[in-house]
Amino acid sequence: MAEEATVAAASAPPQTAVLDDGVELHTGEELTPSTAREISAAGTARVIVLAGPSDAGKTSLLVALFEKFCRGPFAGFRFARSKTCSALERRCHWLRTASGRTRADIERTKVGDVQMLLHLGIQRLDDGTTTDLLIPDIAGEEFKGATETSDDCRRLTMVRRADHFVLCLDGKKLVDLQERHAVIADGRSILRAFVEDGMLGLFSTVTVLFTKADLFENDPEVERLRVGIETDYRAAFLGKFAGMHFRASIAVPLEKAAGLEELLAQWTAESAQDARVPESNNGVPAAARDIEQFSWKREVRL
Ligand SMILES: Nc1nc2c(ncn2[C@@H]2O[C@H](COP(=O)(O)OP(=O)(O)OP(=O)(O)O)[C@@H](O)[C@H]2O)c(=O)[nH]1
Ligand SMILES: [Mg+2]
Repeated sequence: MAEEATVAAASAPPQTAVLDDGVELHTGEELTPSTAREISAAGTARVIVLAGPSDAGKTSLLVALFEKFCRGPFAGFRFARSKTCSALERRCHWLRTASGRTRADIERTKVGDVQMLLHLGIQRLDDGTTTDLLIPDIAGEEFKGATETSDDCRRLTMVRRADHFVLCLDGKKLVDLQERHAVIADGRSILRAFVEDGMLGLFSTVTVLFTKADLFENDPEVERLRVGIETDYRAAFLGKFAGMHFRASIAVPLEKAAGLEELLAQWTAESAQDARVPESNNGVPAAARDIEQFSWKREVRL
């Protein structure tokens, strides 16, 4: 993995290409709030924000989920559609080719890509209903920035629209006596920053996800630590969210993946965002830009 995060151009890649005969094709690149609007406004859409510091395992989780569906039905769902196949495939590339290397690794998410979304549509095997997951792949540095200034926090507009805000706490660092306290404090700071800036609230469901569980499985000391973190976070954020869950996951290697079924069941269930209706143009400038429109599940009446 590159040591330095790359600063990317903020412009999104083109999502359609027009052939000589005028036919418009999807390029399969990331969506923007504007091009994802049609999907995000539908009742069955779920915006999932994977949050947390750099290296916490956010992108790996997203890749593991996509890879599972590439291999066939998973957790009671099958792959239905994706408008961002190329962007997802690109993220999978590193993990797929990792077998010859000593360490499975994945490219670090670029800073500046905060308005880009990945799309994964899945269909229930039992009743055929489809859920469109929209998942921005946001770099850890952006969440650090959000704890430092309100401007950086409010820039992450996806958080306000998130049906599920998943705070990833790095399991590898929780095992480390030197690093664990910073992980716990940084996670708390991220939640506090978004609450104070009104980006998370009673319309949000928060999951604290202990990632890389393969590194602390059967470790009674980390088990006790997890119970302590849950007690601490529940007390700190009592009454602030629609719901708060605590889970663990393994994303790498894919053969050992765990915890993804529970996440999918939660993400596809009802959402507190479903009942959130914008009051006329309350709080939204008359000339609302796409990004502000995207903050609301339902259309903002202007
Ligand atoms: N052992 C183990 N390693 C994991 C797991 N998930 C991710 N990793 C490793 O953790 C490192 C960081 O993973 P990423 O998914 O890139 O982390 P990120 O949170 O997206 O990081 P940024 O993009 O920099 O914000 C990589 O080396 C992964 O291989 C896991 O479940 N178990
Ligand atoms: Mg990443």
